[in-house]
Amino acid sequence: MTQFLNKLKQDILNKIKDANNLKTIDEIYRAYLGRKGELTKVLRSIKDMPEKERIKTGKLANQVKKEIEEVINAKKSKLQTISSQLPDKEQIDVTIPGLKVPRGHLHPITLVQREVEEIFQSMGFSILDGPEVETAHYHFDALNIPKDHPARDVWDTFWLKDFDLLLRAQTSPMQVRYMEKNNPPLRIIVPGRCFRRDATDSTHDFQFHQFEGLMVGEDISTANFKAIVEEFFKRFFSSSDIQTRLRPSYFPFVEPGFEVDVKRKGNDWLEIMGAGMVHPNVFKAVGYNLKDWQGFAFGAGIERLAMIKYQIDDIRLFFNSDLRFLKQF
Ligand code: YSA
Repeated sequence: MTQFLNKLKQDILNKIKDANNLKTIDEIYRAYLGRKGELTKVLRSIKDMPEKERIKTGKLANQVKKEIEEVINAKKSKLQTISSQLPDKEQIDVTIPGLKVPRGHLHPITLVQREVEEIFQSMGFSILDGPEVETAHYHFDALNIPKDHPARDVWDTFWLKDFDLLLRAQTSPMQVRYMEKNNPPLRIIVPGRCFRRDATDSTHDFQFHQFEGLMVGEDISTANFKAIVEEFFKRFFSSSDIQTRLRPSYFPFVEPGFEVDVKRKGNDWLEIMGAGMVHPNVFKAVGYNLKDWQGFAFGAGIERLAMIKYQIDDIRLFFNSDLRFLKQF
């Protein structure tokens, strides 16, 4: 029996040595020290042995059991340490510091648009949205630009269907859409995206944003226009000495017409908006009585305002997705 036990012990120790995972160690334990394990069976049989044999075998068997248990425990904890160091999808380390999720922010054009909306809202204007795909009727005819009028060339843009549907080149069509459905007195602004076949340069892009303004009442005059835009510029640029100038200009849907420039830091002027007193033909197109109403309208470039406010010298920076630029806002 002594020989058998020593051989058994050596076999078990060899198997423990070769085991390279916890599952195998558990299997070894069950095979030899479990309820039906081989060593357990020997230990159970001791009580039936003759006394001399019983004392000798009992002592040896218990020694073997103790030694095997110690070796198994040592190997187990070694394997546990190794497995905790292995990358394991199931493993969660609750002590790892949380990953910082970068927070996004609004695009500078959205920031400027919201600021514009806030200022005009505080002066009693409502904010409207208009379609980016327009009909030739609202974009041209109803704005006093009939077919073959040379002014169509200025806004000749991205046509979508048989010279009837187009990507709008200006927000002015919304003047007509709104006045058709609403009677004066009225004050609205309409911010939105526009598209033009303009060659891109530092102040022009083929895609940009405008906001249309329209104020109609019984005795709205150019003086009201000047007062409103000057107040707007003062608040938008947070400065009472911002320099602006009004230049005569031509738009078929106003009479008289002008353009408004703002002085940039580098001392040159940047055109910000086209404007004027709403042309009688536009009032006729929406069914207003010419004797009762007059008003002004304007269309301003949002990118141009942002360029002056943030001193940006190239409009193309807004949409070329350069994070070094965008992260500054
Ligand atoms: C005029 C009279 C009204 O009663 C109402 C509105 C207007 C403005 C007219 N609809 C218009 O679009 N005039 S505009 O061609 O001179 O453009 C107005 C503003 O849009 C410009 O002053 C400029 O700030 C901006 N803009 C025009 N083309 C641009 C542009 N911004 C960037 N890129 C372009 N390609």
